[in-house]
Amino acid sequence: MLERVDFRSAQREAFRSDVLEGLGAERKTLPCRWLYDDRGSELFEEITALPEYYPTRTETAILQDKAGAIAAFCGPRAVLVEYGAGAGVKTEILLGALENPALYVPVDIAGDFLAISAERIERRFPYIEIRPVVADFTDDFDLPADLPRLTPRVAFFPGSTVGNLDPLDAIAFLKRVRGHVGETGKAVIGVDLKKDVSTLLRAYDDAAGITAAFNLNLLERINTELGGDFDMGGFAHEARWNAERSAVEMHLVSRKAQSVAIDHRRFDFAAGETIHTESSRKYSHSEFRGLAEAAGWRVGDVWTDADDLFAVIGLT
Ligand code: AVI
Repeated sequence: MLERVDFRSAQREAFRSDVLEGLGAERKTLPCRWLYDDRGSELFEEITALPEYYPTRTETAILQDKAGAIAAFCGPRAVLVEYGAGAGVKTEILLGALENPALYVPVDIAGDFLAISAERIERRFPYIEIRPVVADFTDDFDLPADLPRLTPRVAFFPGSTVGNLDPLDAIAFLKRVRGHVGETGKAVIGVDLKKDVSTLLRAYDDAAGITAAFNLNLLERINTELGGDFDMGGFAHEARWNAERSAVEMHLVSRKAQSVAIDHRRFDFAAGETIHTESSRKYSHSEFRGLAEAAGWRVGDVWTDADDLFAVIGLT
């Protein structure tokens, strides 16, 4: 219980310092991890079911259609380490296809969420041992020293979350994963591919306004948790294609010149000035191969949909 309170207050402090630093910068920006409070996570769940948001259903269909091949790539008796627990149905597809998995190790920073998803997996696969690990996978951390070593370890990172990391952070992450699974280990990673800009922009600015609500919720969160006084009508959601970075960016655009107070500090906004809240990088096959190789991996197998929208990539 005490641990949970400590965790919450440490998170609140980290949020405060990121907000004060990000809004104080010349180009205002906020790290995308703060989009996921309870409301943000609910809205993200809604996004994954939107007709415009193709990644979730496309990746799920690839996992379903290619389950046998992916399981063969992973091999028997695998220790499956999932970075960011709770990909729900995708995890279930992979665990259900694996031959005699030795262990499932979900890693997530949110202990409560981790416990709930571990229970769900336990009910569905009572014969698979589960060892949840509470850790921030975007930072250095060690897997428990007593995990079985004689069976192959397979890292699972679905959802194209790798695209939310800057390329250098993505390389650092993939190196860390290599360290966790060892030289004989493998990885199965979901990667969103480059495609026409209009499809991308629709996916990040849907007609029902769910992605807009998801983005704007960050300002509500600052108001509620940090005592900010953002005027919610004063900002609008915008999805932009940044060709140089090959990324869809989410921004919150100030509709007018205004000033916002947070924690006894004031932040001035010019009309049209934005807060950059997320980048979602889209890779070509060869760009992702380059990224993986820079982190010490080799691309083994690649599974895609018929339109090459999304790739599930097996690394060795
Ligand atoms: C979690 N992540 C992979 C999503 C993405 O597509 O970059 C987050 C998201 N942002 C807006 N819509 C979805």
